[in-house]
Amino acid sequence: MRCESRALVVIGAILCTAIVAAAGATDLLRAGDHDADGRSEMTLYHNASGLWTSLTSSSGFVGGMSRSWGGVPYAAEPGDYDGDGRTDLGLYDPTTGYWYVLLSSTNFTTSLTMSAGGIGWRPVPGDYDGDGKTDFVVYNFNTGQWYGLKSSTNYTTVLSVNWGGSTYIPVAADYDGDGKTDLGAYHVDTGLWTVLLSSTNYTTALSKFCGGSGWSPVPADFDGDGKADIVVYDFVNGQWFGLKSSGNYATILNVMWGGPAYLPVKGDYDGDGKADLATYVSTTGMWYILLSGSNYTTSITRNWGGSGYWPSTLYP
Ligand SMILES: [Ca+2]
Ligand SMILES: [Ca+2]
Ligand SMILES: [Ca+2]
Ligand SMILES: [Ca+2]
Repeated sequence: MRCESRALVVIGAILCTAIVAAAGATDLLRAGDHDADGRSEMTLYHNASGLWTSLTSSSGFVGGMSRSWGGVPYAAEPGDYDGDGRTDLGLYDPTTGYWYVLLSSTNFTTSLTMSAGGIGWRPVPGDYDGDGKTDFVVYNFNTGQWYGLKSSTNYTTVLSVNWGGSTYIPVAADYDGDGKTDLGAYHVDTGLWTVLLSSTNYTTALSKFCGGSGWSPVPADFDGDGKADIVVYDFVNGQWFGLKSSGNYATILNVMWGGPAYLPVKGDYDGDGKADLATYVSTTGMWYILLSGSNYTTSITRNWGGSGYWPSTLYP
């Protein structure tokens, strides 16, 4: 749909194809595709200075792109808030609940400001109403309340649902594949994933056990069927383990990639529609990305970042 309208006003078939790839994106690409080529960048945010700096997929991960937006106390919350297929530089102030988004659609000359959250709330941006634009959503880690402002009504209607609680981590992703972010909650002690589904207007839930103590949730679509899979990462052994949606959660993902000090990072770096196994070591600034497109037989290694720089798309 967006492809058609863009193609009319922009410049035809080649750009249209590129935008299809981006517009078909899930929250994974909305948050990490700064050059709009359908692949994630290696993007870092430096909290002390507010510098965003990307090693771009369109350059084969050899060329950089940087912009200043933020600083202390803002957290990076990238997304495609204007729906143009290119990642916007979103910030969240955890002390006030204000969001400030520098927009790609105006070539980063204008920003959008919204209020949702504050102390006790954790940002969980995503496309909850399925219009292709990231919504301003927060999760209360004391009460399990989800609250947010929907882009489809120009932020005049709210999402307000209670799901989870103090012993749960929000694992927002599209588990039923309807193009809308679902309300996922992961119980840290037991490894219970319980996901309230958008496709039934939050009346039914998907529940699976995967993980538990020592495991960290890494929700994303690893098998490329359009539905997020139930996957966890072990910081000690570097094991990625989980249940694939394409096999009705009966087939397993099980790959060793990482270890202590290797942080798991969201992204589809080869653009095959499947999340890759990306890790970042903050002390050295090394990225190690095992690619789904080669069935995890090839990887990309780069030095980009270092102390004080954190990937803008850390899981969960
Ligand atoms: Ca939206
Ligand atoms: Ca959904
Ligand atoms: Ca999947
Ligand atoms: Ca991939």
